[in-house]
Amino acid sequence: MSNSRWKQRPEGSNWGDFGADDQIGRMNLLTPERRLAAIRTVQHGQTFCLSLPLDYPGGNTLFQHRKAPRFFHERRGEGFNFNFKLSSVCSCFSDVVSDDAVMLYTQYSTQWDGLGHVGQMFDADGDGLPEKVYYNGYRAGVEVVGPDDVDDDYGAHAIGIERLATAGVQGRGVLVDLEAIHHRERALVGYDGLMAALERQGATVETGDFLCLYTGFADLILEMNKQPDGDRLKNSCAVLDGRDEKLLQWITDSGIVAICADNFAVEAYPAQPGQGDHYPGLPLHAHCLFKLGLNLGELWYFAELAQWLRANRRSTFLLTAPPLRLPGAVGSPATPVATV
Ligand code: UVW
Repeated sequence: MSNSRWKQRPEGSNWGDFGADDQIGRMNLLTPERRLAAIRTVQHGQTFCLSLPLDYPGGNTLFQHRKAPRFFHERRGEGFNFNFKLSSVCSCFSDVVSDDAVMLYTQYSTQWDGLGHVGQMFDADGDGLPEKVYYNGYRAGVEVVGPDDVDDDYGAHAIGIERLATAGVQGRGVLVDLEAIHHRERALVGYDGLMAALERQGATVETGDFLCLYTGFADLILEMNKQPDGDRLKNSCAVLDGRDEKLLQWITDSGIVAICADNFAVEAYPAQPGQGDHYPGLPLHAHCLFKLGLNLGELWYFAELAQWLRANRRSTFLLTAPPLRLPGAVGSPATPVATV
């Protein structure tokens, strides 16, 4: 199997399976039938907001390269286009108007990782030399271009987050309540741990589902009131073990379309060392984003939904979670909604 962008695909990947030029990966498995099945889980019409306020975690101790949102305001006349009296346009107008501009790091808070977020050094063209490649063979410097490649017009011109935005991100969420098992203890959860948690809840996962992981991490962030204690956070709550091959194989086989967690990276970061001289530092990201085209949601907020599901002995809900339709972005804030 090969296509115009690659001669060989990574072992265990699905490149080409959804079409030579596919840009949404596993979201292809979210069919109208699966959405209807998700809608049938709704019994009460009650909703839960699954986003943190986007100015959390606060500061940048969690990850120094991501900063809190900053607002800017355009000048207008003598002042700014904020609390602006429209009477300066026409003395007959009584309106007062305000506009925003914001510097928003797309992965600072509750977010989707797009397929352009993590690629790998991989020899896709079979010349014996690895190159920077993303899902389905899209290349750094060709489709995914940054300030090192060109002077302007950079961004993910393929596999950008806008592709996810138009994919209809609405389906069945299955919440795995890891907080009920591990509380806020640091726990590395592999295949066995995940299966045990699902069994404890009597929950099953089907093709087209969004696997949602409640660990308590976002609750801890909220409690820290925008003064996050990085050391405590790094040693708290459950994370997936991205080095567990059995877990990675289950993700492939399960048919899930995304994994959405309330923690920083879904998986342990940094992960345990891998095998050999070269290996992914983010093995679950490599498996999901790069090999399968499976989006990851991070820093989601599940506390109230989890309480409700516990009280009602349920694990499933209707999830509606589009990212921003922001062409070229490799990630996006999200305001996911759960309906039960
Ligand atoms: C990193 O990029 C480290 O993590 P994430 O995908 O979790 O935001």
